[in-house]
Amino acid sequence: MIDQLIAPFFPNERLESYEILGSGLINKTFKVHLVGRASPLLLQEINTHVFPDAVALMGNFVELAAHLRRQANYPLGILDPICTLEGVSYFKDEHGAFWRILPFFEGTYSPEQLPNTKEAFEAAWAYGIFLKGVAGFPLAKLYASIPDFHHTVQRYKRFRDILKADIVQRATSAATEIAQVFEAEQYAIQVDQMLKNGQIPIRPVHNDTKAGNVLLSNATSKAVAVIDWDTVMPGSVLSDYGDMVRTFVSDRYEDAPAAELTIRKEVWEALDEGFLSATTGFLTKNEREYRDLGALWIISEQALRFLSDYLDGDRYYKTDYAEHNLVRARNQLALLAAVRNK
Ligand code: GN1
Ligand code: MG
Repeated sequence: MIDQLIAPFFPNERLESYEILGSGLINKTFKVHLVGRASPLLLQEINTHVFPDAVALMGNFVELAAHLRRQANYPLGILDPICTLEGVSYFKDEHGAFWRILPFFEGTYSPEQLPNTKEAFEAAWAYGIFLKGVAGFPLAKLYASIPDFHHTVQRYKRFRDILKADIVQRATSAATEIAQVFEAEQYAIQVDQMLKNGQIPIRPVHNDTKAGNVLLSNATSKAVAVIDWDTVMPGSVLSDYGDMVRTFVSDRYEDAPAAELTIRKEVWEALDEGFLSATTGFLTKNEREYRDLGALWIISEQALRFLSDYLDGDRYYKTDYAEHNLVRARNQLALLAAVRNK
């Protein structure tokens, strides 16, 4: 089956081997080796439940890659999509599934499980460099792959509907978490107002800056590439900063049970150093000053998203057991409390 997906992109080459990759909650990913080719490639099925217009999504990749290529001094790897013989950056298989091939960065790892201070510095620096790199990309040309992705006020509205419907009858057992999620609604409202009145600018941002979406060198831990461009859309730097805090500073991964947890302050400091050094003279005063609000906002949004999915019957995130999304939501709420008490 994998060889049939390679053929449209590499009609004259043969598959040697492949392996399943990654911990992404959305797309299916394979590392593939072709006979006689030194570097492997990344083959990925695009989740069209999450990204309904795969063609427009890949249009973003092509344009963003070209935009970064034009900058002679962009220091990180670029996700140039491989094109088929017909010159398109995706392949639609006979089941209607969309596939793409992206470069694979050998000799790298992603510090997904709790980056140390050096890794936090490097990853945050890389996200800052990426933000600067895409800053000049015309907003009007950027397809919104998931409209209102970080429109948290909208997500709360949907949450209220889910709660009312309570289709899997889990609301009673999650009463504590539901109350905590509502308590955090203030952050979403505050950010929403600041975006509306222009206090925080809308720009092209990554929108999924978790520790797992940056690649570091195995040998040096230096940043090699920012990956997962699926959600590069108009948005706010506060969310990119917030998602870094969310995934870098906790004492445990987002899946781990936690009624309480502590934050690793030295990792947060390294994150700040890396991010601020990459973005000197680029961020506005408000973007810098309100970055902690970004953390409170995105951590509470993620708690809201996990809890919404739990109450909605686990339709969005991959889950391994019945309470998985509830455990994740609790973890994020514990993180929120720890960040709030910083
Ligand atoms: C998803 O695709 P992946 O696994 O990198 C999600 C993020 C969440 C994250 C939580 C498109 O990221 O927004 O923060 O899970 N991506 C999408 O682990 O919904
Ligand atoms: Mg993603």
